[in-house]
Amino acid sequence: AFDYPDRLNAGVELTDAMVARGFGDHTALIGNGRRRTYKELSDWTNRLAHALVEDLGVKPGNRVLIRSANNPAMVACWLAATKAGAVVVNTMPMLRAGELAKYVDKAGITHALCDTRLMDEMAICAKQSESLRTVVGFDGTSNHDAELDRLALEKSVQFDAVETAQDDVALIGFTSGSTGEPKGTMHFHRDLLIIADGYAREVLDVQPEDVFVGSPPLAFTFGLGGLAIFPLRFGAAATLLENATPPNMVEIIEKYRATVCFTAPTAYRAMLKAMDEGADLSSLRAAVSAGETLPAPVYDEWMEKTGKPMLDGIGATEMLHIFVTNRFEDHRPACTGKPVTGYEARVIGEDGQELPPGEIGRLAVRGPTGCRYLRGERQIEYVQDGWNITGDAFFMDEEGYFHFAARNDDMILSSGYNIAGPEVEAALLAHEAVAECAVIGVPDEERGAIVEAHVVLSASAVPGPEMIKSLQDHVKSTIAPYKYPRSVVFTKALPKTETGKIQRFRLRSTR
Ligand code: 3SK
Repeated sequence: AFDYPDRLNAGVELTDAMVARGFGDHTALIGNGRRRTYKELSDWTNRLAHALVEDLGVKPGNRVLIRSANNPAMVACWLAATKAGAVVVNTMPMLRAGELAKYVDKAGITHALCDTRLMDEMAICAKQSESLRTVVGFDGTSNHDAELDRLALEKSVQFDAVETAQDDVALIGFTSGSTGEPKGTMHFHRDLLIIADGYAREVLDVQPEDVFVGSPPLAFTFGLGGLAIFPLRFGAAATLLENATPPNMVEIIEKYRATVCFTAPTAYRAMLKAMDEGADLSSLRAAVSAGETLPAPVYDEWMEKTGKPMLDGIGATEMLHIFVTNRFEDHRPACTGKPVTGYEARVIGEDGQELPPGEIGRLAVRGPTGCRYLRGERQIEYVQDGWNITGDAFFMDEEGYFHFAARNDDMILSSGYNIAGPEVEAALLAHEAVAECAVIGVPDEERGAIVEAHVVLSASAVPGPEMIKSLQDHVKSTIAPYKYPRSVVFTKALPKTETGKIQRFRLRSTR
């Protein structure tokens, strides 16, 4: 279904080719107090690519790490390295030296491009690494006042990009991992375009007038797609603002008249909390939710307060982006929708065989963008006959819609009942005193395991036995009573990854 020429460079397609298609004067990136057109982005990335090749010695196939928060300079570095034929590893700004070292070792990183504000940990990591020979700073604040910016400044705005093959590796995405151990997955130049020409075109129908906002890091492929690839593929504008955290996001949507928002359910929940009566979301036409399952109460509250379509989807770093999704004409609570065209999804049992509708099993997916683990890590166990076996438990209904049940690790077997932790979480979230919660199973002599809820209360709520009873009664009256949390722990914050995923395994490990 996707027909690309043999020689294809995704960096070129998202910049120079857009200028050639007449988008030169359109706004491409908004951030650091300025707007950049496609022509400016094309020139900027070409200059940077010259510096990478001529001054830093980047060769096609070299693995280049980028360390930055979301800002236009990070996008420019990624596109420039891609034009130079490098394989890019984007990383989160909050990683410490020890964590960076895992990425460097696993991917064989030779060059690192680092926002100068984040240089300390990068330098510690570089000292310990054997493969990493060049670390260079860039200015993420757009003053162009760092080494890489200075090198680029004097270069030509014409660059003969490396004529990569469409199936040359362009990107290694690392899963943040529910275990804490990052796993790399490889993506081709063509994959970077397929997610736009597939999901973004089919489901979001992206237009040049669109303005994208969101909070997922560009280091997470959910963010790279939603905040860079999708807008750039269609001549639209991407806001890349370092303050795009949930409490500010409503204001950002208002200020930039944003049309498409990409973020995770926890962020939508925080946006709803921060949204006052007069909030003006009239520009918005899609709120894409992924990265975690979307609890029905969040969907319901969003729809009630904003009336704007909230499209839940599931993706994976392994598959690059969203592969099962709701659609404008068909979206509903507690449902992840149907496969994106070109992808197949099915629910399988322990024996690998497809399960009948209604039965919970593991979600498996097959499609054009994955799944290729770095160095064959996990390939044999988790990819069978092209099907990527995900870590999520789902069921498919009679009509072919997929419904999330739990992360495989989040199914709780208690007194012979199979209880999906997220279902209990959704029930708890509908209680007015609950700001956030995570449900885990904890060992119990009598029942094998019991349901335990870790709850962050909203500011005015008071923890204590009465609150526990109120929460338990609420769950019993919302879903089957046997699912209620027998243990409730109040906490100030839940452990989360930088992409906002709740780390339930951390709660389990403290038991
Ligand atoms: O749902 C996810 O977790 C995801 C992961 C990677 C890329 C895209 C998405 C939505």
